[in-house]
Amino acid sequence: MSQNRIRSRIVCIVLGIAMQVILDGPTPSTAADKTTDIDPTSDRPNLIFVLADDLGYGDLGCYGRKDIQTPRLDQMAADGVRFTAHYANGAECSPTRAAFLTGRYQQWIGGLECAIGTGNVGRYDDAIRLRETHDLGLPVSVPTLPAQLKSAGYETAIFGKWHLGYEPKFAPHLHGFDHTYYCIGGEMDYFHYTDNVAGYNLFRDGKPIRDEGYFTDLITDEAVKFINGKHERPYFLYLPYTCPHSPFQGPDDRQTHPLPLDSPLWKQGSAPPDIYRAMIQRMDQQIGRVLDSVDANTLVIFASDNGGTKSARNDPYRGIKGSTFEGGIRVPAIAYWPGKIAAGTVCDVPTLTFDWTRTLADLANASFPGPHRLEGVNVLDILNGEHPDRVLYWRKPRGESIWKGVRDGDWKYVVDRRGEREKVYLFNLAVDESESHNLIEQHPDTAKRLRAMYDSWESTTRRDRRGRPQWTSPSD
Ligand SMILES: [Ca+2]
Repeated sequence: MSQNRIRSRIVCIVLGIAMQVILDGPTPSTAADKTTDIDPTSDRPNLIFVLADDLGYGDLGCYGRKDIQTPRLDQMAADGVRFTAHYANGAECSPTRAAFLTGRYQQWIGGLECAIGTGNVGRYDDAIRLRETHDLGLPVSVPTLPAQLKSAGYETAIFGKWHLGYEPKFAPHLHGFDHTYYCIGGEMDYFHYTDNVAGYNLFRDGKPIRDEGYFTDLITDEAVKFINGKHERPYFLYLPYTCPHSPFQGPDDRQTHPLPLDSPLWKQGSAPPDIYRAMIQRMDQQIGRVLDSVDANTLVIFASDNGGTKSARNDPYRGIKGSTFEGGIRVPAIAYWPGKIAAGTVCDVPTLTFDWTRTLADLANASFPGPHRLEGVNVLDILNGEHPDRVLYWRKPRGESIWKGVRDGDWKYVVDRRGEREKVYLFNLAVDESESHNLIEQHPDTAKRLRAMYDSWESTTRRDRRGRPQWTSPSD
C-alpha cells in the first residue's frame, strides 16, 4: 500500500467516524433488500445530481480560483464534502452522461465513447456507422438510473443538457424521466436555443418548444418549480447545465438574433475571460436557488462532466478536455446533505461519475435487472472509511486518434495515439500530480503491468453495436 493510499485511507476513516454516526437515518440498502415496490411511507431521500459542462478542476473558489466568485458552491462544499480526486468517466460530454445514466463504463453501449457531434455527427468508426443507420444515441433498451428509480417509486426529472442522441427514439422521456425540458445536443445559443449548424435545440418530451430567457436561468426555474411542487413520492432531479460550455454568452449578452454561425464565441477554448467568469458566476447563483429550495431530506451532488478547455483553469493538472491527462478527466465535485454528511469533509479517495449512480440507486432501494451490473461503488461507503481496491479506466476515440488511461493506486499510464504514432506515459501521481515526469523508461515493469491491465479491460469491455440491431445488457 503506497504512502498516498495510506494517507487517503486515514483521512477518510477519520471523517468516516462522523459519517457513521450521522448516517443512522435511511440505511443504504443491500442488494438483498432491494425492491421495486412503491412505498409511499418511505423516508428515502430526494436526490439531485447537478452537472456543469466543461468546468475545469480549478474553476471554483473552493478549488483555488480567485477571479471567479462562486460563493454558493464554496458554501455547499464547506457544508458538505469536497472531492479532490473525483474523475469524470469520459473526457467529453456524451460519454460521461452515458456512464452516469447507466452506471457502467460507456464503452458497453457502443457509439458513445466520444461526444456526439453537433447536428448528430458520429466522430469515430462505431459512431459513424451508427449515425448512418439512425442508431447513434442511448438506446431505450439500456437500463438507466431514471428508469430504475421510477420503477422504485421515484418521481424523475431532467432539466438541462441531454446530448445522448438526436433521434426521437432516444429522447429522455423514453428513459424514465417524468418531466423533461432540455437542450438536445452538445451546445446551443443560450438565448435563441440554436446550435452552430442552425439546428433548433430546445425540447420538452421529445417536441421542440419555444421559450424566452437565458438557458442557465430557465432550467433553474424549471428545477425550483419542480422542487417546490407537490410531491407524493421522493424525487430524482438531474440538472445538467450547459455552463460554461461554448458558445460564450453571459446572462446580459442577449442579442436580437441568434449568434452567427461564424462567431468566434462558438469556438471552445477561446472564451473571453469576462464572459467565462459571468457564465460561471450566474450558474453559481442559480445553484444557490436550488439549494435554497430543497428540504433537509435531500442529497445534492455537484460535478463537472469532463475537464476544462483552454478557457478553463485546470491547475494543478496537465492537459485539457478530450485528453486522459488529469486535466481532461479530474473534475470538481461536491456533495451536500446536512445532518447526513459532515460539514467540511474533504475526500481524496479517487471516485468516478458512475459511483454516484450506484450511490443514488442504493439510497432509493432501486435495483437494475440482473445482467446489468453497476460498476461503480457507493460513495457513502467511501466516506465511511472504505477504500475500494480497484483500477480506473478511460478510453476516448475520435477520428484516427485515441486517448487511453488507467490508474492503479498512485500509478497512471496514458496513451496518446494518433494514427500510427503513439506516445506513452507513466506517472506517479503521489509525487507528480501535474504529470510532468514521464517514468516510462525508469519503471518499465510497472508500465508493462498497467498496459496489460488496460489491454485486458479494453478487450473485455469494448463493445460496438455491429451486428446487434437491438442493444442488450452485457452479461459479464
Ligand atoms: Ca462537457
